Amino acid sequence: MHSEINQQYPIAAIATPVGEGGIAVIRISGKDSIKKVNKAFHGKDLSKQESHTVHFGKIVDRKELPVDEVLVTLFHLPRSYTGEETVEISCHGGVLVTQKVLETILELGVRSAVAGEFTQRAFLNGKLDLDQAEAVADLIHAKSLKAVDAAHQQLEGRLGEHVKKFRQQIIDATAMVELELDFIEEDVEFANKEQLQKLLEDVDSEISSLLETYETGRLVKDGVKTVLIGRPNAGKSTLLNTLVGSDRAIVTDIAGTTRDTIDVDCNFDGLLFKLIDTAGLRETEDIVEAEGVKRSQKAFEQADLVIYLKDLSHAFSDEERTEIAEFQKRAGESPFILIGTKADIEADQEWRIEFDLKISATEGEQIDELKKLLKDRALENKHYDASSLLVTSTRHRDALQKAQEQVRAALQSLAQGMTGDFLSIDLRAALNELGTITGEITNEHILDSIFSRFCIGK
Ligand SMILES: Nc1nc2c(ncn2[C@@H]2O[C@H](COP(=O)(O)OP(=O)(O)O)[C@@H](O)[C@H]2O)c(=O)[nH]1
Ligand SMILES: [Mg+2]
Repeated sequence: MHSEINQQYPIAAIATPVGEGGIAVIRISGKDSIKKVNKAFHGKDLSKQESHTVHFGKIVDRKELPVDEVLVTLFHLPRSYTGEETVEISCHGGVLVTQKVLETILELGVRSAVAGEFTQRAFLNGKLDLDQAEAVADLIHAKSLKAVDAAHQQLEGRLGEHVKKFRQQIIDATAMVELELDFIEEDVEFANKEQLQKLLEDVDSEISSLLETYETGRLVKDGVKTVLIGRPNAGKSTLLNTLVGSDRAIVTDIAGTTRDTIDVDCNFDGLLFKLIDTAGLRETEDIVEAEGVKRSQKAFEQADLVIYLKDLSHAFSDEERTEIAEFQKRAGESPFILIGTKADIEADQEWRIEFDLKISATEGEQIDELKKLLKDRALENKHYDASSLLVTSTRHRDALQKAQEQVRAALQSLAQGMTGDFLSIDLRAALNELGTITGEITNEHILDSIFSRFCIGK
């Protein structure tokens, strides 16, 4: 028996999506799972089989009537996802037959799992750190290949490694401080004040480096909020439809056609873009349009990337030139891209402005180049490749920031010649913050909010 695994009451759930498919998998985990499934299984005696073996047979109901032909995979503790004894039943993938197999299992003294309960048990049994458990959810919810990469890095424990290293450094620092405390009556100075300072400064700067990845991490995980702005009839909705490859937005040559913001998810080369078609940003008397304009303003303010579209079939007005400069200024830190549209009917004109690209959405000209440009600009100044470790969650970012504040407070106390007991308080607070990332320090509230994001069966 493995004393470190505390096997809980057995739970079961359908682990595959509900719908018609080749097979569906039902997962059972907990105390005596194998013995329980064995009661409804016609085939070999499952209780006598090795771990990690697969067995063909039938699941039968209480009247011994066959429910389905299945393959049963056995996992003895602790060599399973949850660490507990686990059985996976692969049955036929129909909605009703899967449901019937699950119901049969639930009649054997097994209860339905709640969302994320398998992963929660894996965490409680030390199979995964909390940040790794979160990565499992990120992986499942990932909407782009880059988001998958980022989740994999975290699932492999790379964030956890960094955090554990910081913790160790701070524990070392605490030890130095508390050693000094023992000699407080004898009025001993920090024998190694410089060493302590150096150690804390290193932690401080390493936390900073990790925090710097958050901006990229957020874009990779949540997608790049990209707004299309420009005058009515500039071709915003047409471009959105071309990029998405379907007629999502209504296109007419009547100005003011788009009255609400429309947003769609789009994947270019592994990166997710949330494209937002705006209703224009002009003043208007029309109430519906005015509401649309309000929403457009908001989208503009929250954008990670701004695309201004200028209709090349019309000459510039002075007003429009000023407007572009103004938008560029208001975009602030977000990259601003100036695109000329309707290049197929471009007016003969000296533009006296640098377009990033001239496209034709209706003719499909320069659209691939545009996609590439969007990706380059979204990740510009961001050192990124598939093996980068990125902080992608606000929970992790907040904990790192708080830990860093405590480390800085300790550094300040040190500089001011405060006694060790002051430093010790700050350092212990930093340790606590870091511990919440990997789950060494946790509470029910954190766990509930994390595991409720999961699907049932994971
Ligand atoms: N020739 C040409 N016409 C275009 C192009 N893009 C859009 N249009 C036309 O311009 C008009 C306004 O387009 P729309 O996408 O509704 O503009 P929006 O108001 O900025 O959303 C429509 O009649 C489109 O068919 C283009 O690349 N070439
Ligand atoms: Mg439109």
